[in-house]
Amino acid sequence: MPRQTILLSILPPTWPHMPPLGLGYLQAFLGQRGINADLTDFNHLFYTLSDHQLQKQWLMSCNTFLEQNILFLIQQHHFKEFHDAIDKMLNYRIIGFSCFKSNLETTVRMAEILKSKKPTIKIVLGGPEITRQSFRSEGNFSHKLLEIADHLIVGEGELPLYQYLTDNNTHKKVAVFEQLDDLTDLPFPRYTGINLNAYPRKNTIPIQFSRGCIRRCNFCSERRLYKNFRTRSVCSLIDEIHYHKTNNKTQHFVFYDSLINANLKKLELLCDHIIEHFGSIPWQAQIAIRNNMANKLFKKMKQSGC
Ligand code: B12
Ligand code: SF4
Repeated sequence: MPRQTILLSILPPTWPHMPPLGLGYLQAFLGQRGINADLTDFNHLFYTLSDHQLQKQWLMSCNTFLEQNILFLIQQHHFKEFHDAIDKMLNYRIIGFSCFKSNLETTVRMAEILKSKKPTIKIVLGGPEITRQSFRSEGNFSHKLLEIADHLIVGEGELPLYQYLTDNNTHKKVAVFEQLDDLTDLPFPRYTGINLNAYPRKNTIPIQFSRGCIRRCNFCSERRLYKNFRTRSVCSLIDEIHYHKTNNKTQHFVFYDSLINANLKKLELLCDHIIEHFGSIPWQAQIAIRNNMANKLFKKMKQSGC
């Protein structure tokens, strides 16, 4: 595989305050296997270029008007940067876009622009919106998506993206929940090429202990993101915290797990290790209400910096 053949990116509008964790993982996973993936956060780039009024709009959830018009607004107000971004993307053979509901429209339009300028470019789409679209249509994607994407990845991205890049085009058009058996050896994101200090939330990074959920609550869509529940190793998490504290002066860690207390024993182990290695570091996470959580664990969480 020639170097730097893939660009991983995310387009506006999505949450711009911290680096894109999903793409960070994909970059790290490919890097571990000798594939050099560049990472560019166009969502954050165009957010920082925007004026205060537009930035306010950006942070509003489910802002349909913005979702439909952001590309036009960027083109209008930042003509040069918009075309520079397109030129940059056209340098690559393959582009992988991270899709959320909020940026699907922009992503499809950008893919159309890129293909019109360079018909040989390959577009790979992944992310939670591709998973949602797959459930929504019971596996049959819309014509538009099938037409514009060379490969669609439902669920976890590491394994299927690697397979797509290495199997000499013998893959199917859609990969569905081809996930890792366990996350023990999953390399953590280092965000190579990204200036972490440029993000609005200073000295803070997203981090992930587990993927999936142990429950299957009917009203919740988290249960559909992964086939089952898995955790990373506590040692790897400690290495990650240490790495970012040392190299990026990171002070705050925000867990992007569906819930941090799915496995109580492992959560306790994590707290113990944080206390042992760092004393206390500020961290936050989503948590489920459980009636079997001991006071002792809550105290350890607090002591470790929760
Ligand atoms: C942390 C979080 C937030 C944070 C930060 C959001 C952010 N965008 O960074 C906050 C609290 C701000 C937030 C807000 C909202 N969120 Co939120 N959030 C999450 C959460 C818990 C973690 C996201 C994450 O980084 N996960 C970890 C990474 C590793 O996973 P990932 O990004 O999905 O990437 C993996 C795969 O998807 C895939 N992949 C991703 N990109 C690509 C690209 C390619 C090319 C490939 C091949 C694969 C691939 O591979 C990756 C690694 O395996 C998820 C649920 C979850 N458990 O993931 C919901 C989730 C992303 N949020 C969701 C929603 C709906 C919202 C809100 C709209 C809620 C609301 N009504 O206000 C807002 C929108 C805010 C905004 N403007 O973007 C939905 C998105 C659904 C969708 N179809 O887009 C999710 C999936 C929850 C759900 N159960 O449906 N959220
Ligand atoms: S994330 Fe919470 S609400 Fe959703 S399935 Fe898991 S336990 Fe239920």
